[in-house]
Amino acid sequence: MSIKSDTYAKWQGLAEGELRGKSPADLETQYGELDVKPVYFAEDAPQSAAAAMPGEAPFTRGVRATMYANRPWTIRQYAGFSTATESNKFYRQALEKGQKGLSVAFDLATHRGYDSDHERVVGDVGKAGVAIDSVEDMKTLFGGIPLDEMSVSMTMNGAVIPVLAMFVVAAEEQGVGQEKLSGTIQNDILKEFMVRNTFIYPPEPSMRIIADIIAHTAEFMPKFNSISISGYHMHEAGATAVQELAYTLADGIEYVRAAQKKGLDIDAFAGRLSFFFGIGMNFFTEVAKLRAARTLWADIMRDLGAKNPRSMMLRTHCQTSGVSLTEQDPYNNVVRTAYEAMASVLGGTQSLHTNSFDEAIALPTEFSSRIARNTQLILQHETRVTDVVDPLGGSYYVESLTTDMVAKAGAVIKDIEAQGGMTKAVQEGTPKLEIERAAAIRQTRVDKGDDVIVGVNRYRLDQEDDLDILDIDNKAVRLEQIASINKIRETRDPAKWRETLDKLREVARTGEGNLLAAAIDAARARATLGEISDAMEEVFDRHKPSTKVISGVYDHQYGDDPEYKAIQSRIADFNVEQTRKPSIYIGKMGQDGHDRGAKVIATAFADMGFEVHIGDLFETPAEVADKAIELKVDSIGASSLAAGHKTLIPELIDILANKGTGHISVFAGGVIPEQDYQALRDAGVADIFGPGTNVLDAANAVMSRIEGKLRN
Ligand code: DCA
Repeated sequence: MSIKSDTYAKWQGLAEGELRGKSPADLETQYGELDVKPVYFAEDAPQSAAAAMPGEAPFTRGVRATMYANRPWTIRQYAGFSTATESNKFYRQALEKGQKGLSVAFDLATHRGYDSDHERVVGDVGKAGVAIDSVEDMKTLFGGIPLDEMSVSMTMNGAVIPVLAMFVVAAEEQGVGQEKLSGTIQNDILKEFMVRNTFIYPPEPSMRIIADIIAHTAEFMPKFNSISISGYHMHEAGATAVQELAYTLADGIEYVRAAQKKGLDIDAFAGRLSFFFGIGMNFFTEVAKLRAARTLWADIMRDLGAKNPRSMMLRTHCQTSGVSLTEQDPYNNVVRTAYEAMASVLGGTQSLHTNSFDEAIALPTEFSSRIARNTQLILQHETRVTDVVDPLGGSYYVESLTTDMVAKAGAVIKDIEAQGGMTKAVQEGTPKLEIERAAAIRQTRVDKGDDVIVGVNRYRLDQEDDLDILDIDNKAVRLEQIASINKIRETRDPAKWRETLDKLREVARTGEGNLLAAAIDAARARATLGEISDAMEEVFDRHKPSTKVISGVYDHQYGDDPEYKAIQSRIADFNVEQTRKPSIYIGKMGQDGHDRGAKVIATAFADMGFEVHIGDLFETPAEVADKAIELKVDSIGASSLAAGHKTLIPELIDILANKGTGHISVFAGGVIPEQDYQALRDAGVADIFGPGTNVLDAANAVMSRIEGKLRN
C-alpha cells in the first residue's frame, strides 16, 4: 500500500510516538482486494461526495430522497417449512407481530422441479422450506392473506415457471388479478450455476426462461419485481465483498441483455429489476458495498440505454449472513445479526431479513424467529437511525471505501465483459473457482486464528448450553403431500391437463409464445409442479454440473506451520507404509446444493495429501455407496446443509453394510444439530464435524479412524 500525503505523514508522525517500535504501516490491513488504512482524512473522500443527492442518479446516498425518514425498509423474514398449512399459520402470526412483507422459502424438492412423490427427494420434502406440488398447496399457503395488499417474495430459480404460474393462479382464485400482484420472484439462474446449485435446465434455456418472465411481468404484472439479482449466495459461499458486488452486477447486465434481445425496451422492464445482497460482519465494508452497488448500477444502466431514472435505481433486499453465525455459543448470533442489520440499514436497503440465532444449526423456532423479527423492530423504533437519510454519507472512511469498491468491482466487471460476459464466464466456471479460492483462504485464516470468531477459535465455552430446535417430521410431510397429489390427479380434467402441457412443450420447442403464460394455463388445469417442470425438461434437458476443485490454498496459507506439517507427514508416513494414499469420497446427497463446505474440505484434504474424490451434486445414498465401493476409498465425508442428514446418512451406512463394505468409515459434516449427533453415531457415523470445525482437526480424526480400521 503506498500512502503519501502531508496530512497522512503528519498523522504518521503522531502515531509513531504511540507505537513504541511498531510502524504505522503495521496498522494497515486488507479485506480481500481492499487496502485499509488506520485513519482517513477529507482528502480520501471524493470531491463529489459533498454534493451527492439521495434520490438522484447515481443514487450513492439512496434511491429515495427521503429514505426511511418517510418510509422504513420492509421487514421481510424468509420463512417456510413443512406443509403449506403449517407455513401459512407461521406467516399469519408473523404478520400480526410486526412483519411487513412475506418471503417464501421452498423445500429443495420444489426448487429442483420434483413433486414430493419423486424417488430422488425422499430426504428433502418439507425440510428446508415448504413443499409445494400444486395450485392447491399455493392457495393454502396464502389462505387468509390478501394478495392484492401483501407483497410476496419467492425465492425460486430452478422451478421458477411452475411456481410463479401457481402463484398467479392461486391469486386469481382468491379474486386478485395478476396486475394487482406485488412482490418479487428471485429468478436469478446465473448465480445458481456459480454457487447455489438449484438449477434444473442448462444455462441457455434457463436464460430464455428469465427473459420470458421479464417479458410477461412487464406486460401483465407491472407491480411485480421480475428478478432479484442475488449476491447473497456468493457472499455465503465465501466471496469477497468486491467479488459479490462485481459478479452480481455482471449477472444483472446479462439479464438486461437477454430481455433486450427479446425486443423489450429497457425502460419497460428495468424499473422492476431488483437485487439481493448478503451482509456480513465487516461493518463499514458492507455499508460501502451497498453504496457502491447503487453507484455502479446507475452507470451501467445508462450505458445500456436506460433513459428513465427509475431504471437506474438499484433497489435491494438484504439478508444478514448465515455463515457468520456459529453453532458454538449460539446466543452470540443475536448480537452478530443486530450489527449486520445495522450495516444493511446504514447502507440503505429497501427490505431486510434478519437471521435467527439458531440458523447455523436448524430451522428457526418460534422463539428465535421472534428475536430476529424484533431485532428489526428495535432498529426501526428505538435506535432513531431512520430519522436521517444516509447518516454515514460524508464519512471520510465510508466515502473512500465506496469509491475504492466502485473502482475495484468496476474493473472486474469490465474484465468479464471483455471476455464475453457473465454467461460465458459462468459456463467456463471461473467466477465459481475464484469464490472457492476466497472461501478456502478465509477458512485457513479462521483455522489459524488470524480471523477471530468469538466462541469458536477464541473464548470457547467449556460446556455448550442446550438449545431447543425445530425438527420436521419429513416422512409425515411427504405422505401428506403424496396424498394430496394423488387427489389432484384423480379429480382434474385429463383432456384439459394434457392439452395445456402439450402446448407448454410446444412453446418450449418452438420458441414461439411465452413459457410463463403457457404454464399459467397448465397450472389452472391442475398440472403439478413436477409435470410442468418435466414438460420443459423434455425439451431443454437437465443440467449436469461438472465438479472442479482448486488446489494449493492450504499449502500456501499454512506454509511451514507445525500442525499443518504434522498432519502432512502423518499422511506421508501412511503412504510409505501402505504404498498408497489414505482416501476419501466427499459426497453430497439429496437435493442440497450448498457445496462450500464440501469444496473447502476437498481442497484442504488434497493439499494435506489425501486422495480425494468429490462426488457429483444430488446423488442418492445408493449412488454414493456404489462410487465409494468402486473407488475403494477408506472413508466417505457426507456433507449436509439442508437437514437431510437424518434420512440420507443412515441409509448410506445401511447400503454399505448390506454390500459387505461396512469397513468404509462414514463421516458427517455441515449443519447438523447437536441433538442429532447421538442418532447419527448410533446409526454408525464415525465422527461429526459441525460448523466451526478446524479442518486440521477433522483430517486428524479421519486419519485416526482409517489407521485404526487397518490395525483391527
Ligand atoms: N418515499 C416514498 N415512497 C417510498 C419510499 C419513500 N421514502 N420508500 C419506499 N417507497 C415506496 C416504493 O417506491 C415502493 O413502491 P413502488 O414499488 O411502486 O415503487 C413501495 O414504497 C415499497 O417499497 P420498496 O422500497 O420497493 O420495498 P419492497 O416492496 O419491500 O421491495 C425490493 C423491495 C428489494 C424492491 C423487492 O425486490 C423485495 O422485496 N425483495 C425481497 C427479496 C427476498 O425476499 N428475497 C428472499 C431471499
